[in-house]
Amino acid sequence: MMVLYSGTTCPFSHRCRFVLFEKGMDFEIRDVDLFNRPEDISIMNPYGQVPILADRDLVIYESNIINEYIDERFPHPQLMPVDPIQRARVRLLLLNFEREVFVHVQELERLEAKKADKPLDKTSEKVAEKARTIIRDQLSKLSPVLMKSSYIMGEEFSMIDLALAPLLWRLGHYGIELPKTAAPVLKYAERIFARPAFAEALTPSEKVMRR
Ligand SMILES: N[C@@H](CCC(=O)N[C@@H](CS)C(=O)NCC(=O)O)C(=O)O
Repeated sequence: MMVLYSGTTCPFSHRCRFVLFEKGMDFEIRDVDLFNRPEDISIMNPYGQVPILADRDLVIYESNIINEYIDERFPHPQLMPVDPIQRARVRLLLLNFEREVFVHVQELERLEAKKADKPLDKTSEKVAEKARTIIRDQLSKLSPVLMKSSYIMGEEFSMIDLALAPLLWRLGHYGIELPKTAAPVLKYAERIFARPAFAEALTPSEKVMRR
């Protein structure tokens, strides 16, 4: 059985939990306490991060890599497009989002962990504010696309939507408010949150991030 090592508030682990529930197969989720990281995490992932997926002899990390593997192992419902051209486009978009949006999400997560020890100093507060502004602006740019179609790639829910969902869920939690012009993005988020697998994948700590 596949085992996912997951952080209970980690947006990247959230992506993989979401995929597992979309597929509706057998799996086990092991919660990892990042403040008291078990030794085997750094053995399985040299970067010491979650999520990590173990499937018999295979151990992989990086949420998007894990998700593509699960999608190939369990093709229904298919989350990557069948057409190679569209697949390439999805992969490129995933990379763009990692570089332009999720690096800033990671920064906010790092600062959040730091805040658990002591209040943030002014420099860290500035870094957090900059990260929030970039995320807000990048997400707002999706409005024109989402005015025309239900999901980023058209009418079909895909891996891109799935990768963005944990961030959309955390906007309030991160203190990010989208402008009124980004209403299509918020409607799109509600469409994703309405998926049964999305609700099933939420941990108790994630459920209370948004009311
Ligand atoms: N690019 C990675 C990011 C994973 C990540 O940043 N995980 C965080 C938790 S949300 C982590 O394990 N942090 C502990 C650390 O970096 O030491 C992915 O997509 O899987």
